[in-house]
Amino acid sequence: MCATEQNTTGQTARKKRIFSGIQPTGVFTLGNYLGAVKNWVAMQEEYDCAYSIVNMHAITVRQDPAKLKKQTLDSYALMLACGVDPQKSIAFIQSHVRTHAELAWVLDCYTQFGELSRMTQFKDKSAKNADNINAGLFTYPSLMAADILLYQADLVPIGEYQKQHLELTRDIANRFNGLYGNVFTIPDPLIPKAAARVKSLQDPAKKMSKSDENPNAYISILDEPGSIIKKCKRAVTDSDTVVCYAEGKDGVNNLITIYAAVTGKSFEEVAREFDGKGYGVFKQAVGEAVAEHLRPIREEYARLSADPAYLETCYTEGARRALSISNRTLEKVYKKVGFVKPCL
Ligand code: AQP
Repeated sequence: MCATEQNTTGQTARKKRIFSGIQPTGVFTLGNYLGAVKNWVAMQEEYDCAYSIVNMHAITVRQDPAKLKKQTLDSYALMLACGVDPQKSIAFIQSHVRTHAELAWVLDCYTQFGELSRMTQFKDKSAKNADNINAGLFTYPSLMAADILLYQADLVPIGEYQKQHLELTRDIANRFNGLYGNVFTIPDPLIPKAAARVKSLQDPAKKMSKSDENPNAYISILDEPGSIIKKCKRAVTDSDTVVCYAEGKDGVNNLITIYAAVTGKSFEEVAREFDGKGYGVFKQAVGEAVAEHLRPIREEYARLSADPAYLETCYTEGARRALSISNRTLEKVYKKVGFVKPCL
């Protein structure tokens, strides 16, 4: 099921494969969209992409089952509403494809305790969930490695926040290949040129997160225009009044980053546009531009979520395609480690 394209000599070449995922821990934020999903959409033309709603990762933090179920289906619809095309890309829900859990177990046995202990996300999440520091929270990087390696992904789009995970995936894959021959493609990082790093509107030292307890800290991509504008107006800035991107102006820098990302303007153009206008006018403009940018997604989401049968067809077909590719890798791995194949 590899997408192919003609190269300059007329031969058919395999497109590079990409894997990426997003957790169904809430409605995607503007950060998830500008930092990840918007680029997934753009990459569909050039690459052979597999995109997953990674619900198995989400349960490393305690989730309400009914809410997780709803959020998983909503996230799938949102991914499509953002422009992921289930005809072009493999768009699936992680728990539908059993190979993820199966390979993760094998990789757990090829990952060192020390490596997992150094993961900053484990340290952050265990600090936040001190009453539930479960083994899954500790070993989730092996599941993440399985997600990527199962598809023999050549590239993984990463932001600043996932460099460490991809490094570990590469280390695990190299270790396995070193023992058993070339089983896994070693994935390279793909740092999209246009990926914005969006910070919390209330604490610009932190990233914008969909599970932030304070809803004023994030813009969800389904927020109504009025709410988006209100959140931008309340965004923490500083006591200065000049709209420019500069050190020590984290709050304003964040709003400039957002405005530039949704309008396509450069930081200098943004500074010129708001020269002498003050923060009030600027924040209003940011809110309006974001609301307008997200409008087509809100509309498409409303249309898709009214058609659950269509969504079911898409994620079922996505799971079928994902299983077909990933099972080839899993079978190779099982053979290499010495598991007996049954005649089922
Ligand atoms: N603030 C952000 N700016 C840019 N990119 C971001 N991403 C997340 N937040 C920002 C990117 O979104 C993709 C999917 O992320 P995820 O849902 O799998 O996990 P996350 O990074 O932990 O995102 P959240 O929103 O912060 O979720 P919770 O609150 O559940 O932990 C990734 O590519 C990520 O880089």
